[in-house]
Formats: sequence, C-alpha cells, structure tokens
Amino acid sequence: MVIYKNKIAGISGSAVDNASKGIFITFEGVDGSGKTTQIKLLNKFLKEKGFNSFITREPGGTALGDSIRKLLLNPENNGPVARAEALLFEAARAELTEKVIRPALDKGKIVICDRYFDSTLAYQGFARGLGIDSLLDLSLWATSGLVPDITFLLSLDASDSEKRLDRQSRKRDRIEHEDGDFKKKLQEGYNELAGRFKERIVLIDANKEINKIFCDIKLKMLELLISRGWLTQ
Ligand code: T5A
Repeated sequence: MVIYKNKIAGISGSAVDNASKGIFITFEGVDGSGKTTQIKLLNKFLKEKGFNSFITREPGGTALGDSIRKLLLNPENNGPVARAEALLFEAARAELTEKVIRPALDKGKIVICDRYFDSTLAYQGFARGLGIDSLLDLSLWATSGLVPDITFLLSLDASDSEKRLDRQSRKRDRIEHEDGDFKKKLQEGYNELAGRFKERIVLIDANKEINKIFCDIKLKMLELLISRGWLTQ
C-alpha cells in the first residue's frame, strides 16, 4: 500500500493506473458547500467547448449505489456503526467505478463525480475517527487504484454550511444531522487532505459568489485541458 501512497503523492493528478484516455474530475466539500452548483456549471462549460462530459455522484450512479444511498442517508434509519458505514460507501464506489467511471474514461470521456474517496477519508476516516490511511488503502482496493486527475475541494466553514442547509427547502439527510463538532472535524479532515495531496486537490474558497468560484474552477480546468493537449493556448 505504500506504493499506492507514493504514487498518489508523486504523479501529480493522474490516475494511479493511468491507462485511461479520459479525464476524471471530482468535487469535494462539506455538505452545502456548492458542489452540485459548480458541477452543473462545469459540465455546461465543457459541453459548450465540445467535450463529451457527464455527471455522476456518490453514493449513487448505479442501481446498487442508489439503494445504498437510500439506506445510508435516510434520516429515519438508525445509523450503522462507523466501519459498516465506510464499507457501504466503498461498496457503492466499487460498483460505480467498475460499471460507469472506468468504461467512460476508457472511451475518452470526461467524468465529473460529485464526491469520491476523499469523502470517505474526511467523513469516516477523520470525522468518525477510523483513520485516513486505512480507508485510503480500502478505497484504492475498492476502485482498483483509480485516482482522480483533479479534485476541486470547496472550502466552507461549518457555520456557513449550517446556514446554507437551513436555507434549503429540502429536509436534511442523516449525515447532515450530525452535530457541530463532527462538522468542524470534517473541514479539518479536508484541510489535511488538501495538504497531503497538493498535486491533485485544488482548494477553492466556497464563500465567494457562485460565478467567482466558477472562474477559479474554469481557470484550473483550462490549465489541465491544455496540459493534456485537449485544448491549445
Ligand atoms: N458521504 C458521502 C460520506 O460520509 N462518505 C462518503 O464516502 C460519501 C461519498 C452525501 C452525504 O454522504 C456523505 C457526505 C454527505 O453528507 P450529498 O448528496 O453529496 O450526500 O450531500 P451534500 O454534499 O450535502 O450535497 P448538497 O447538494 O446538499 O450540497 P452541495 O452539492 O455541496 O451544494 P449545492 O450546490 O446543492 O448548494 C447548497 C445550497 O447553497 C447554495 C445553493 O443555491 C443551495 O441552496 N449555494 C450558495 N450560496 C451562496 N454562495 C454560494 N457560492 C453558493 N453555492 C451554492
């Protein structure tokens, strides 16, 4: 597993197996940090440029993944123990990676995924206290080593996340009901990941206006497309 970690730290934004023709983009952040909003803007922008991109999400994106999502996020359900929770997220991820993400990348598509294994590292590894290293190993096993090319981490304080969740008309899911301590730990966990995987994770200030945030994301995305030879300067 040390090999995996060295590779992740060292290869600067490429999949560990690095065999695919496509580009794998993930979005991360605390609940309500604006991932969905930015993902839609990015997908529209990429399509307007003529790229074959699509959006998927975790947990979800497959029949099994959607069932696991319902099981894990339903506020009526009693929460599973932390290890069971982590394994269920990994099961949904294994299914999504093998059935949807890898085949699309192999066809040269751009896959934009709303959350991926950094969520497990921050939520279950850091905030639930299971440990980042063991869950990184498990995530790499579940995905056969598929690491995003780039991860946009939308950084938002726990108190601002709470305010946004309160303003939403929909009911909170089970994990969004967690207390303030859990949410503070989450942002700390994400900060640790941003420090550890500097080559892959782009930290974005999610407190700015929606369009300003998108400008930051677009700039990084253009850099990546140019560096891959998908666009010329
Ligand atoms: N989970 C997931 C784990 O614990 N482990 C795992 O391994 C995985 C994969 C998934 C839950 O499961 C957990 C994490 C989550 O708790 P989810 O559907 O991803 O659930 O949940 P959320 O992240 O909570 O998704 P949301 O849709 O609620 O949040 P988004 O997508 O981050 O934010 P968005 O774009 O919907 O915006 C939220 C609100 O803020 C406004 C929007 O209009 C909206 O009302 N907004 C802004 N307001 C002001 N300024 C801005 N810049 C704004 N941008 C958006």
